[in-house]
Amino acid sequence: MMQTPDPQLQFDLKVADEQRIEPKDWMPEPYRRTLIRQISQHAHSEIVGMLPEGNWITRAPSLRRKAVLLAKVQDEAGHGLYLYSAAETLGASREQMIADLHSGKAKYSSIFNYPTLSWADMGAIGWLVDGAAIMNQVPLCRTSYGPYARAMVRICKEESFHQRQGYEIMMTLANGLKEQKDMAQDALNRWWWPVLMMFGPKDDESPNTAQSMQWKIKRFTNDELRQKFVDATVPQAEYLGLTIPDPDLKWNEARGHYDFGAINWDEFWEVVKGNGPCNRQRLEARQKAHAEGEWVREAALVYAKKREMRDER
Ligand code: BYC
Repeated sequence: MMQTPDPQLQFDLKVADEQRIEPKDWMPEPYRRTLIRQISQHAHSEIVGMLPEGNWITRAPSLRRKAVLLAKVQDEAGHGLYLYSAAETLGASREQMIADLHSGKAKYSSIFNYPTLSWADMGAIGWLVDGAAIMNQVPLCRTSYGPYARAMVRICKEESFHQRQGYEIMMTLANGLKEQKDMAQDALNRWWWPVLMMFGPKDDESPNTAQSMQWKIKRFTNDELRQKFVDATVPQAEYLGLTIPDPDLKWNEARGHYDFGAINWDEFWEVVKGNGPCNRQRLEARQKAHAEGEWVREAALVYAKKREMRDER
């Protein structure tokens, strides 16, 4: 008699062998739930992440800067859509995911709850926030779930353009008038610590890391990625002639890494709980956009129905 293969064993072997898990493959329920959680939060972050930069499209200092910023913000909408689609392959419904975002139930990245106060923030976001995003997302191109891994390939290509455009803004400001250099320094001062928080809680306080590493959803821990980011970014700040706002930042010869100061985790958790400087404003903007887009969704459904009827004839 043929033995039915044990699905859990098949799954474990596939993951161990670096093969991708595909939508129709058997998978443990907690694996599916973890992916839906991470991918939907990631999608929400892209969509909410359009808001702080969208704030500066009408005030970009030149036509070139405006066109580039507009393209970047549009890319983020695209990233959100690929990611919602990837989560849908796991059985999540788009309506439910969006309803959870709008009700405040779903999380999205803490970083997008900080305000963008000056043009230099467009530079700092591109350089630091997109830089952190790349550090976190390049390894996700090798994540164990196929549709997520494939979506990340294109997203990462676009993120690296985003990072370059941010660094170029910082270079222009840092090499400009004293007022411009001061603006760039002020943006670095305000974004540095929230960017380090983006990587998530310390490993010993991160409930999901160990299991996600075992499933090869995550390829590096939060602290590993944060350290890689600091090591890569310090020389970039030096090149700009800007100072990272951390008196404890120091090269540690023995470790071969930079040591850095303590992160304010109380601030992080307050922002995650919904009490950051802009949480309420961000959710209101999303709810308003969704309500105002109702007629577009309705029209698209009617059009799809019409086409279906025409094709049936
Ligand atoms: N903000 O056990 P942990 C972008 C939550 S998009 C808010 O370590 P995990 C970009 C976490 O969800 C940036 N919440 O979790 C877009 C968990 O809560 P739940 C987003 C956070 O999942 C536009 C709890 O804390 N990137 O880059 O193993 C323009 C415990 O954490 C945060 C992604 O989403 C946070 N920062 O690791 C520019 C990448 N950190 O869910 C840029 C994909 C943690 O248990 N996601 N929490 O209630 C990941 O890599 C992982 O989900 C994380 C967290 C590293 C973020």
